[in-house]
Amino acid sequence: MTRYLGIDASTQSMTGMIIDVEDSHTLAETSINFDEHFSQTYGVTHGAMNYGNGVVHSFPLMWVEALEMLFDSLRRDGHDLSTIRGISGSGQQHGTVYLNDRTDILLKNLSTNKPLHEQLAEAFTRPSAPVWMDSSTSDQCVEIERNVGGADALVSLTGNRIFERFSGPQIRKFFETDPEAYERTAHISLVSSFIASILVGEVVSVDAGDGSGTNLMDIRSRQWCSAVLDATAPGLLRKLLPITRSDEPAGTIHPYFIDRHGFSGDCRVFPFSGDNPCSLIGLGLVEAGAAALSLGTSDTLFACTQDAINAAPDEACLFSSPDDQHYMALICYMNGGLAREAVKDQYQLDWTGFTDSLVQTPPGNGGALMLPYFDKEIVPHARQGVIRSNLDASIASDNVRAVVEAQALSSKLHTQWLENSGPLHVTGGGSANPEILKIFADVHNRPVHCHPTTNAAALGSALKACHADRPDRPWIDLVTPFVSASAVIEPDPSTRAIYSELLDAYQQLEASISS
Ligand code: XUL
Repeated sequence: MTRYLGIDASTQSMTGMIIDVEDSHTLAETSINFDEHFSQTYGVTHGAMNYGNGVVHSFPLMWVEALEMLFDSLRRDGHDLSTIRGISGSGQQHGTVYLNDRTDILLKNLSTNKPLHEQLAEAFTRPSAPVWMDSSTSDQCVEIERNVGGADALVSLTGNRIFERFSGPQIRKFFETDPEAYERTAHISLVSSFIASILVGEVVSVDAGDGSGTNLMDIRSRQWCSAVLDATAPGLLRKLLPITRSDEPAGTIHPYFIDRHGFSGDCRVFPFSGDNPCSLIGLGLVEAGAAALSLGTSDTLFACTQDAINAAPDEACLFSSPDDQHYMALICYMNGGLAREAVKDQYQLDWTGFTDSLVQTPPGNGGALMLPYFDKEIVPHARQGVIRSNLDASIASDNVRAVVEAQALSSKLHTQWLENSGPLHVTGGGSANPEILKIFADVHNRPVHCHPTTNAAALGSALKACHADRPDRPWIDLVTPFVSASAVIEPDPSTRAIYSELLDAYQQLEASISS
């Protein structure tokens, strides 16, 4: 058997991808969209529930239901799950799942007589999970940084300054606001390790790629960092799962999935990681220097790095690569896919109309600019509120170009630390749109490499399962046949001067609101 399954539990959907490494072929790629299936039952919009004041949660039981739907859908499409040799996966980063001391028993005793989500309903000390869009922990960020001895001290330990979405401040907030439920929490899992735990039928470890997104991990030793744990919440080490190597099997698949979905009893589950770390692998960034752009719910720009050095800690994050050898530097925008969608909806366009607007408007938009803060922004740290400069709010097409140009300009401005000038590999739903990519290519003045899939996190997960199963195979040999560019968008030299001038104007506009 040479088939591997990658599962990506991302913000808005759960995707499964089956690859065959013998002939480097993708056999299946299927997604379950959360809003489509669960907006009634869980009340989610864009996969999450916005409670106001920066509080954004999602629902672990919804992910459980989606996982089961994903397997049903793969089988309905004729895929024989008994041929899968190994599974790995990815989850939206930073989200935390709070489990009680009965969870291990519930997982172990899963029975095929009842759907999974009904059997796991009693497993939680908190029915919802704060996710990366939650920005309600500013106080906790200040407290943790102070407890550790300041921002520099924290960066030297974990590689990161603290951001509201990171698991550490989210855990501290739970401890402060509901100490009794915190006390009852036996395990704090990440989204990634939670899905892996269900498949194995016991609460399993996290990997260093996702562990680093907690801001509780010593970035060099790739183990929990006691100084930061102590600064965050009492008794935390007991509640966190151990950090494991990516190639250490989490276990074999639980009999529930053999009986209910037809998996083989030999199918092994390997540690899951974060969606961005898995995209690093799925885009082939297994050597230092290469850079990528993910246009998803969040937009992220990241690069594979050799050393555990965060060159711009005020804005950038540093995570461990799931290859357990490299690191990844990353910036994350809150106003990515949802900001593009907000403009589309505001002007009552569909995606074709959105794209037409990009075609009809000139590069540089005649100097019109937007700061697209439909929601509080992470990079730069800015409050909610859309700002227009020389931009007529009544002209749909100009506003469409303005939102995409703003995203491209900002990602250029805030990644001066990017050392190479090679191609930008792209993934995420937005990367299916060549007109959006053209703007990124021109603004960054780099070729953009499109990949055969926009689900690099799921592909990276499947590749990770294969590598863990056959660790002797070098990463580069494994990933290369899957990641060759399906199209290359070259920057247009005639736009260079326009975007260089616009970048200065954008920088000034950004600076004017932060002062
Ligand atoms: C990265 C981040 C998001 C989530 C959701 O730090 O917060 O990209 O991983 O995709």
